[in-house]
Amino acid sequence: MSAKDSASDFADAIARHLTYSMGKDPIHAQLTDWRLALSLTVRDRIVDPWFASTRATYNGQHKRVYYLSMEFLIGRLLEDAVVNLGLLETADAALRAHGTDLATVVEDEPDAALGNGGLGRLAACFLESLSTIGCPAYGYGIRYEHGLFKQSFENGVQKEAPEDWLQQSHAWEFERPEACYTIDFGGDVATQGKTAVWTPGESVIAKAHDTPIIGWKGRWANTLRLWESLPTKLFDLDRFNAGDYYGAAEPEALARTISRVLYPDDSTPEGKRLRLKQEFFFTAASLRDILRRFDSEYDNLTLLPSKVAIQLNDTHPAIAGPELVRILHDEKGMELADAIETARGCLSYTNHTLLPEALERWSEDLMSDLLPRHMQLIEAIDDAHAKANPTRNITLREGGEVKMGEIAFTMAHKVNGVSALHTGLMKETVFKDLHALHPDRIVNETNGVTPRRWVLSANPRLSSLITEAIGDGWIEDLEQLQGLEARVDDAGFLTDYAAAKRDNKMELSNWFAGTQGISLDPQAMFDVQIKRIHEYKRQHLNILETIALWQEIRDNPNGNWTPRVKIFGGKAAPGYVFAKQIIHLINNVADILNADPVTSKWLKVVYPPNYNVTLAERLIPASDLSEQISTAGKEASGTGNMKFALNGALTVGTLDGANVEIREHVGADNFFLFGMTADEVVARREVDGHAAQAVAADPRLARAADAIRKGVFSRDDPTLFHAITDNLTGPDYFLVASDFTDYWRAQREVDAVFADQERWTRMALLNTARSGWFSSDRTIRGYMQDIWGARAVVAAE
Ligand code: 26Q
Repeated sequence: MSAKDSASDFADAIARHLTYSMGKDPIHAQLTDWRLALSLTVRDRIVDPWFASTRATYNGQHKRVYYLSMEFLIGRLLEDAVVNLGLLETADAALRAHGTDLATVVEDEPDAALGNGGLGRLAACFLESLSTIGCPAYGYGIRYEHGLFKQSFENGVQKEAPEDWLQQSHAWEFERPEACYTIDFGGDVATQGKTAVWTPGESVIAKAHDTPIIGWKGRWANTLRLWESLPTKLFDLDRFNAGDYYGAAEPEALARTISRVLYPDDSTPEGKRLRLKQEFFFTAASLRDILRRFDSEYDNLTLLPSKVAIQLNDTHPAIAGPELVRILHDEKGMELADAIETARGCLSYTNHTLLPEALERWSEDLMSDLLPRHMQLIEAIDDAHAKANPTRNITLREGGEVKMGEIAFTMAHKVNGVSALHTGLMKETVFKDLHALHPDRIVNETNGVTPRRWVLSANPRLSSLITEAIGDGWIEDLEQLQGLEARVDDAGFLTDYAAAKRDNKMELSNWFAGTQGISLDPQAMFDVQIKRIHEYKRQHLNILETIALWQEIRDNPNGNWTPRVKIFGGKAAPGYVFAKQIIHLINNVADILNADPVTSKWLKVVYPPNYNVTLAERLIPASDLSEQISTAGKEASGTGNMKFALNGALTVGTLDGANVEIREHVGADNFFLFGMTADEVVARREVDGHAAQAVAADPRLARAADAIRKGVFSRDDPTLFHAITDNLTGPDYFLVASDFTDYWRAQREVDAVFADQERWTRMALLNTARSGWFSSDRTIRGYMQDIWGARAVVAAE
C-alpha cells in the first residue's frame, strides 16, 4: 500500500486524519495539527508491516531478542519513519498541497529524550538496526513522564528545567491496558517446607505502551515497549469521604513516582532507593511479559534459552538474573541449579564503563528491605558460584554492598565490551578474576550507529552525492561506502563533496544566526565537541587550548591564522559541581573571545544550550573537526566519533575507545592523533607532581591557566574557577596538563592541513569512504551471531 501512495492520496489521508481522528477543521489547523495528522498517516503505513513481522515471528517459532535498557534516547521519530518508508517526496508533496512542507512539520516534533547520552542513544540505534535487519526483537524500558532535563544558561551557569515531552500529544505509542502486571516490593519472606513465599509490602501496576520501530524500506517492524507505573488502587475513597482529599490521592502519586523522571546521571550514580525501584520495576515487568509470551507458545521451560535472548544494557537491569531465577525456582518449581543455568542461557550483559564510581553497587540493607527474596537468592547464587569455583575467591557482595556488575557477569552466558580497547581492559581490570574463571565469556562488540538517521536523513546533501556515485545500496550495507575511494582523485567529485559540507555549514550558520543571534563565518573551521560534560571527556582541555590560542593570536594579530569556530554542546549532571564549572568557564570564555575585536575574526566559541539528538543531527553534518579527546582508557567506545567520521569530519583524538578502531579504518594519515596511551596514562599517574611538572614545562599552558586563575574570565570574582586551575596543577587525575602539549601540537597540524582545502577534503572523503564498518547493522549482526543465536526473518508479504 505504502509504495503506491500518490501524493494526492496521501494528502487526502492526512486531511481525513485531521478531520476524523483529530476532529480538527483543516481551515483552522496549526503546525502541530499537521504534524499529528501526518504522523497518523505515516503510522497507518507502519501497522501492517508491524503485524506481519509479529506474525512471521510467531508462525516460524523464531527466537526473539529482548533488549532491556533504562534508557532509549530516540529523539524525533517522524522523519525516521518517513525516510524508512520511502515517503520523503510523497509526504512533502502532500503537505505542500495543504500549504506547508515536510521540513517545517518535522521540526515541530519534540525529542523523546528518554536517555542521558551514549548508552541510551546506542539502544535507539540498535532498535532501528534490529528492524532493518529483520531480527525479531523488543526494546523494553520505562515510559518516563519527564525525560532528561532541559538545559539553559543564566549568566553562563547551567540551569535545569523539567522536560515534558508528553505534554504535547504524539502519535507513536499505543497504550496496552491489557498488558498490565502487578510489581511487588518489600514485605517478608516465609519458608514453607522447601519453598519460599514472598509476601510483598507494597505493589504498583506496570502498564505497557508500544511504539513500533520501522526498519529500512518498511520491510520489518519491531516494538519498543515502555512501562508506566500506576497505583494498584487509583484512589482511596474512604480517605476522600473522610475529608482527607490530599491523602486520598497519595497512593496514586507515590506509585506514579516510579516512572516520573529519568535519573539525570551519566557515570556518577548514587545509591538512591527510587532508582533501584525503577530498575526492578521495568525489569520485573519485562520478564513477566517475556514469560507470558513464551508460555503462550511453549510448555517446556527448558526451551527458554533457545527461544529467548535477553540483553542487559549495562547493570541497570541486572536484577533480571535473580528475578528470573526467582520466577523459575519459586514460581515454576525448577531446581535452583537448573533455574540458574536456564536463566544464564537467556541472559547476556553489556558493560559500558570502567569508571569505578559508575559501577553499580547497592547496600545489602536497601536490597533486603526493597527486595527481600532477591537478596536471599543473590546469596544463594553467590554460594553456588563459590562452590562451583572453590579455588577462586570471587564474591557478589563486599563491604555490605551487592555488586551488580559481578551479578550480571555470573548470571550471563556472554558479557561484552563496546570497543576492542574497552573489552581488553575489562579482561585486565574490573573483571580480571571472573575472566580467568570464565575465559570464553567476555566478547567484544564494537558499537555502531544507524546510517539511516545519522547519514541519510541528517545529511541529505552528502547522501545524494553518495547515491549518485555508488547507488543506494550503502544505506543498508554501509561498507559499500568504500566505493567512494575510487573518487579520491576526481577533482569534480571532491568539489561536490566540499560543496555539500559548505552548504551544511551555511545552513548551520543560518540556524545560529536565527536562534542564538550569533553570526559565524562558514569559511572557518567548525571544530565541535558535543557530549555529556565530564572530567574524563576533558572539555576543559579543549577550552584551555582555546584560551592559549586566543593569547597567541593577540600576541600576533597579523599572523596567518586558520579561522575557527569552537562549538561546544552538552549537559552536566545537576549535582556534578566540577562539570558545571567547566560549562560556566566555557561560556565566560565565549563572552570574552567573541567580543574581542582583534581575535574574533579568527576564533569564536559558541555553546548552544540544551544539546540533544536533534541538535546533534544539525551539528554533525556541518562539522569539520571532531573532538574525541578523553583520557585514554576512560571512554568505553564513544559513538559520536563514528557519526562525525561518516559525515566527513576529521578527528583530533586520543587512543581511547573506538577512536582506536576508527583510526585503523580511516588510516593514520587521516586522523589527528595525540596524547598518552592507556598504559602511559597509568604510568604517568604514578609520577609525583606530574601536573605541576607539565604546567612548568609548557609556557602556553601555564599562561592559559594563569589567565583563568587571575580572573580574566571572571572579573567580578577571580576565584570563581580556582577549583579548575587548582585541579589542573594539583591532582589532575585525568591528565589534562600532561596531554596539553601534544594536543596543542596536533591542533596546529589541524590548522595547517585545513589551510590546504584540497588536502582536507581528500582526507574527509577518505573518512566517509572508510567508516562503513561503524554501522550499527554490523554491530547487531555481531550480537546475533556471537551472543543471541538469533536469525533474521523475512516477513510474509
Ligand atoms: C547508574 C545508576 C544510577 C544513576 C545513573 C546511572 C547511569 C546512567 C547512565 C550510569 C551510566 C549511564 C550512562 C552511561 C553511558 O552512556 N556510557 C556510554 O555508553 C556508550 C555506548 O556504549 C559508550 O559509547 C560511551 O563510551 C559510554 O560512556
